[in-house]
Parts: sequence; structure tokens; C-alpha cells
Amino acid sequence: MAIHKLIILRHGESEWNHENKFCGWIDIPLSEKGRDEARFAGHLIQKYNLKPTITYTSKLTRSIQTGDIILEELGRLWCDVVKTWRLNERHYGAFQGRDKNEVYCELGAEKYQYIRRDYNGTPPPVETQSKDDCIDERYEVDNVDISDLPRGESLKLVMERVIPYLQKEIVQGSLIGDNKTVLVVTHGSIVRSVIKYFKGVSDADISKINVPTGVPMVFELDDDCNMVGDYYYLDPELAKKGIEKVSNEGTK
Ligand code: DG2
Repeated sequence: MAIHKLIILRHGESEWNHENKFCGWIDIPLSEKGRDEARFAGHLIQKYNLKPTITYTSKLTRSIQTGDIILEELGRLWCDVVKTWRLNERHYGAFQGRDKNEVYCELGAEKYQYIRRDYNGTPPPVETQSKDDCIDERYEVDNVDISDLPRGESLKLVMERVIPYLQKEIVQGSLIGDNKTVLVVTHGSIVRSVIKYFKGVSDADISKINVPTGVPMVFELDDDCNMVGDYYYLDPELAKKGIEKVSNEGTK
């Protein structure tokens, strides 16, 4: 039976990750450190001799830039790239653009942690879909009705839009159907969704899982989409440091 490799990572540090602001669907580019992280991610993928033949990104610049840098590092800029809003970060509603520590002080530790990490925690929604929130022509594709796009999502809502796409297009379509090595460059909440889905993490336990910027992880799946062994980070030490940083964000 064949083993199919799905490489997935959160983009490198964005300018707003660096400034400690909630980003969500706001289209913020990578910071200089984020570009370095993306280059190092490419180096790790090469070191493990992984050769993606198709790449998926979100519609957000930080994910697209990370994918481009990785493919350049790998000498595989020819690789097909599919960009989809279904891999966009969780919509952070009215928190988008706000300083994390300011929100933390306003809500208190418990509510802050609930909205940030609980499976059902939902930020207050934005009222309108506007260009100020980066809802623009990039979403005028695939019969998407812009007014149906999210205005504030929990992880549960994120999973409802991403997992069917993961199953059908990425796993059944490319990874197993076409026997491709797949690279997915996406966002923290999407990686958490994928971990929850493949590992069957409970609604309660998913709140403890954080994802570092720019460290690739690999899921190995058999022909029936079952995981073979556990997922692994290509640099576990680096991942550990990144996870610690992310879990404390906004609290100090
Ligand atoms: C971060 C996640 O998403 O923030 O939207 O600010 O992966 O696009 O940097 P990403 C954001 P936290 O949920 O970790 O606070």
C-alpha cells in the first residue's frame, strides 16, 4: 500500500504577527523574519527530500508569499499552485486589526482564551463586508456570493468550510487520486482544523493545540486516508519554541 505525504504549515511570521495584532482576513504581508522562516521551511523540506508536485495556499498574501519562497528554495517554482479562500485564516470578526494585549485586558484571561482557542469561541462579527476588511475581487470566483463569506468564525465554523475541501480536493483529488506530494501553506486555525480532523482530537483538547509560524509538518496517509503513525514537525525543537510563543501571545 502506498504512503501519501501531506506537508502542511502555517505561513512565516506576518507584519501583524510581529506587532501582536489580530489579523484574520486582513491581507498583511510577511515580515522580514517571516521571509527567513519561509526560506528555512524550504530548506527543511529539501533536507527531508520531499518534492511537492502541487501546492495549495489561501487567498492571503502571507500564505502566498510563503509558498512562493518555499518553491523557489526548492527550485520548484513550476509547481501548480491552487489558491482558495477555504484555506484562509479564521475570520477574527471585530478583533481584526486590534492589539492582542488590549483585547486580553478588556476581556480578561478566561474569555480571551475562550475566544482565541475554544472550539466554539466566536469573536464578535463585523457588520459589513467591505474593502476595508479586504473583502474584494479576489473572492469573486467559484460562484461565491460575497455576502455569504464569514464575518467572524469559531474553529467549528472554520472546519465546516475547510474539511470538505480538504477531503475532496486535496486528499481524494490530489494526494491519493493523483498520487501527488501535496504542500499546503496556510494559517494557524486551518492547521489546527487539519490536526483535529486527522487525529480525532476532542473539542475540549483542541484548545490546547497551538501552531508555530513557518515550521512544516507531515501527515502520512494510506490509500484509505488513515494516518500512518503520528504527524511530525520537520524541526521539532523549532516547533516547540514557536508553539510556546504563540500560546502566550497577547497575555503580556
Ligand atoms: C493569526 C492567528 O492567524 O492568531 O489571525 O492573527 O495564522 O494568519 O497568523 P495567522 C491571526 P491567534 O489565533 O493565534 O491569536
